[in-house]
Amino acid sequence: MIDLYTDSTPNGWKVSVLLEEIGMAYTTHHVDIMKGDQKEDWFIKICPNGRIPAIVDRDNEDLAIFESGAIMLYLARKSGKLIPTDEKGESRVTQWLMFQMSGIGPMMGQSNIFYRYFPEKLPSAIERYHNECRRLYEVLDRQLEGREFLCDEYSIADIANWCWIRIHFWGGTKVEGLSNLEAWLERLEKRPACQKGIAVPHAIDFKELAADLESKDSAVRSLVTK
Ligand SMILES: N[C@@H](CCC(=O)N[C@@H](CS)C(=O)NCC(=O)O)C(=O)O
Repeated sequence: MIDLYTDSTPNGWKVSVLLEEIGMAYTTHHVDIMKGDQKEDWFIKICPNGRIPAIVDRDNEDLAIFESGAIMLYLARKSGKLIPTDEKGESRVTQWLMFQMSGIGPMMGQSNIFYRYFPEKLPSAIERYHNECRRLYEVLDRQLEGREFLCDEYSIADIANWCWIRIHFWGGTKVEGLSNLEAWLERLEKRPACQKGIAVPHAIDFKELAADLESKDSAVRSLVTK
């Protein structure tokens, strides 16, 4: 049994979608990042970085794992699903997973902050992250030319990238004109496991989040601008 510590964000979805896809039993623990649960001692013992997601594998001597990419690799290898076992195939999937971890995640994260959350609107910062996100989307669009998924078969690399890019509107970078990427986004959105996973621990209401940002004491704004 896996204990999953998460909240309703792209990094959290990566793990809940994966668990749904591989059909592994798990118990969800809501770490409310708006309330600061991720900074509490009990959670820091599981995740030294104080950020969601994290897991504890109760069937493996309570092994605690943090960093969404490391969790995905562990669960895919443990289940023997969504990552090839041959060296070349595994390397290809790992490359596109790392592309998400080091490019899509951090750049879209900064884009969200400067476009959506930051109290001052800094056009040059917004433009820099929009350009970089668009460049990364174009890389994915080229990779998806003539392919249904990023590698030969559906894998953790698709899940990791999709969980972020599905909310590209939040950071303000458009996917228009990238037809391979748009078709792939729709393809994943239709998967039942993807739909289930993005409702863990609860479905996110972007209208509510946008309304929260209007308030002077906005929890989300103070979280990302500290
Ligand atoms: N590199 C980490 C990033 C984790 C991360 O940034 N998590 C965010 C939610 S998507 C978080 O916990 N934010 C709360 C905070 O910054 O205190 C991973 O991929 O697991």
